[in-house]
Amino acid sequence: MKNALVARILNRVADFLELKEETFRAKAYRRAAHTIQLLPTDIEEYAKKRKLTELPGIGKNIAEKIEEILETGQLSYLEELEKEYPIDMDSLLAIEGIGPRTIKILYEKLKIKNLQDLEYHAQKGNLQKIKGIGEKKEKRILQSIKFVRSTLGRRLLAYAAPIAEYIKSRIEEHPKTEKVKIAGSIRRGKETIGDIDILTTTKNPKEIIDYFTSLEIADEIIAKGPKKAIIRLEDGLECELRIFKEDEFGAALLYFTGSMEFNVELRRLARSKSMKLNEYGLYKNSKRIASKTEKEIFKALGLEYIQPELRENNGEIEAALQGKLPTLVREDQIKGDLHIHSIWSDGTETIETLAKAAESLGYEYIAITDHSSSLKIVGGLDEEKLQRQIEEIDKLNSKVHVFKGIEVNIRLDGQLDIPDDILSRLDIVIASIHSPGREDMTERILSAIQNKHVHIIGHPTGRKLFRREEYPLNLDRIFEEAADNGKIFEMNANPIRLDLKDIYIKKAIEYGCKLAINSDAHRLPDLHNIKWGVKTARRGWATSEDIINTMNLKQIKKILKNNSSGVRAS
Ligand code: DGT
Ligand code: CA
Ligand code: ZN
Repeated sequence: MKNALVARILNRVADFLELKEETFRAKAYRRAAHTIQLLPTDIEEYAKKRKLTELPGIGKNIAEKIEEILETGQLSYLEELEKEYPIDMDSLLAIEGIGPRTIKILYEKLKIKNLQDLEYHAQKGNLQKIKGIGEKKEKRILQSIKFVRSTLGRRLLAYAAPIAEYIKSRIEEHPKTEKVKIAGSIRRGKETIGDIDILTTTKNPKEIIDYFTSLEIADEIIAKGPKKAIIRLEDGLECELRIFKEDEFGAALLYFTGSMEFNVELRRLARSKSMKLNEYGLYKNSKRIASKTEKEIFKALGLEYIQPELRENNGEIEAALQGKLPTLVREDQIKGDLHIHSIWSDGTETIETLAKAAESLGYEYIAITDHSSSLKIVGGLDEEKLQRQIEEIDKLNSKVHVFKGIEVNIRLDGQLDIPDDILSRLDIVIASIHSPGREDMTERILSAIQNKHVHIIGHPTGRKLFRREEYPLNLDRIFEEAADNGKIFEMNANPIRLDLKDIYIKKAIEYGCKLAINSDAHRLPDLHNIKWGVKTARRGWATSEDIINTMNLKQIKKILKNNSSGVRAS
């Protein structure tokens, strides 16, 4: 399927047209790209039947361009545009506050073509010579360059993991494959991933490599050898397949699961015990003593089994030596979801539908936590509306217990935007920052922690992957105060947020804070996001005891009650 490729090229044309200030044509390309992005069927079906122009926003001209892309994999029109403006659009557009028009000016005035040029001129203060860019904006651009560099080419786990699973299932389908495993950062549950690593065992490497490289999802073959191949998928993501013998599979899996830092440390440990570890096995006096499974290698090294999510060289090897690794929380232990939006604010589902869905997920409870009304954009709850919502929940006949809640906004001055007497009527109050301002973010969160009606601090660090860095926060102070006040931190499971991130979860737990893994669902499928939250919680060493929504209904009711009177949770 080439839908993603076509959409990407059309979008790129639109970028260039915007740069040339051909707004109208840019919009036409953008619209066509959008149509194809959302198309559930293969675009080639339409092309074959000569029915492209029947799709919304696709006229004769763009239809011809699409046909050219489908035939040749490229578009000569785009190549002309790229010649006219030899600019690395992808990376420049990723910089916050920079759009196609600014890119044009930067190119014409300063010959800026890529991030490196941009950084050079920003450091020299040259950007300030351009209208609309002041000292502050120049500084922000410099920060953004750093941020973009670290994320360029990476994808969300929630995006890449299902693709990896699909490829794995395709390899498993082949009668000559034996074991197939996803390794690398996906196996470790990292929130963003660079590429997909798959390992397999077979007695016919050549056949499997040929099969893998001829999968229809392979847009391009990057490398192909006797035991290894790399393909590029239509959206640019790369997938690497490596083939090993049955009796070396454990060593290979261990090595290619990484992380690199973990591998380095593990090999150091092996050396300290006069052993040698590589991707084929663990050796002592040139004799292989373990290689078939990860378990036997860990054992031979004197270690407890280390779960993939922990393999980041963050103290796990030491803990495994002492037999002190935590028993990580599992998805099947989650008994409810404490942060869900409904049609009462900016969600798409009724409370009844949400309760039914929760029931089918096997939950015992959910909390409906719509936005308060000061966020005008989302049509949130004022006092009167909240009262009606409470009455609706009271009338609801649901097998799953529905907690009455709200997600209040922490204002710039740290106060909540709903008065205490109203909050006291609710079962659960989540306080979140939705408008990062210039005020001290730490102080804002600390004052929310002081409010005795607040149970949970929602998406506490505010980060959005690929979009926004976390707020500058003094988390030590925050966690300490929260632990004293029995406040719970949200592990927001939305794959774009996943904040708290792993190292902060570990820290929060060390301070004695409790956590909640919440979906923050606005649509029905979002309820499934919990699994990404669990992955991240595992990366943060969380056990079921650290996560309040692994508790049953009776226990959680007690926690929520105690908590609102300022008593320590636990
Ligand atoms: P990614 O793909 O950037 O999200 O991160 P990973 O961890 O999947 O890294 P990747 O795909 O480059 O390699 C997979 C694993 O293979 C990595 O976690 C550790 C191992 N590995 C790869 N190259 C090296 C290396 O040069 N040295 C060591 N010690 N390990 C390596
Ligand atoms: Ca990888
Ligand atoms: Zn929310």
